[in-house]
Amino acid sequence: TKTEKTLAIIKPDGLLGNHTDDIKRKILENGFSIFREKIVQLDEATVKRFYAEHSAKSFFSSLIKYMTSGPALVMVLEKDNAIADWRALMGPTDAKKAKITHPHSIRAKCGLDTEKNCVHGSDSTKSAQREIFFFFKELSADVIADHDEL
Ligand code: YYY
Ligand code: MG
Repeated sequence: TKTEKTLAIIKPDGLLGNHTDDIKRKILENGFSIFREKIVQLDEATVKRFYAEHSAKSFFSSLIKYMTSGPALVMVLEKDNAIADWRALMGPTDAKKAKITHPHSIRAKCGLDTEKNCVHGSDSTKSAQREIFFFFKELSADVIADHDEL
């Protein structure tokens, strides 16, 4: 099929700050469908595994605190070109910069800074597949990769 799936997260500040309805409206207006969603309370070990690529960074322990500070909404979004289109809709990592360069992006609207940036999106096909399976173990590899099921 032509569709593609990506993993999106509304991070704890987004969920607690009542940004969920606005973000979901934006998701649907932009042609995505929400294929799966669930609320999770992340713990330290889970965030460490999810963000393993950043484990050596100076901001890692602060990122873990932020991501475990409250419940998060994890979603699988589906659409043609979902991975790149969701990254574009989110805007750049630094929400402060986003407010200047991408004022209509989600991070510009509901993020605060480089850390508290409200949303996550997979950055490649490979990470989308890993991240979708990370949170939705019940989905088969064929469904995640959008191969037609027999
Ligand atoms: O993919 P994206 O979320 O836009 O940024 P990454 O560079 O992958 O960083 C992941 C995550 O780490 C970011 O969303 C917030 C946090 N972070 C941070 O706290 N401080 C930084 N200087 C860079 C990233
Ligand atoms: Mg990233």
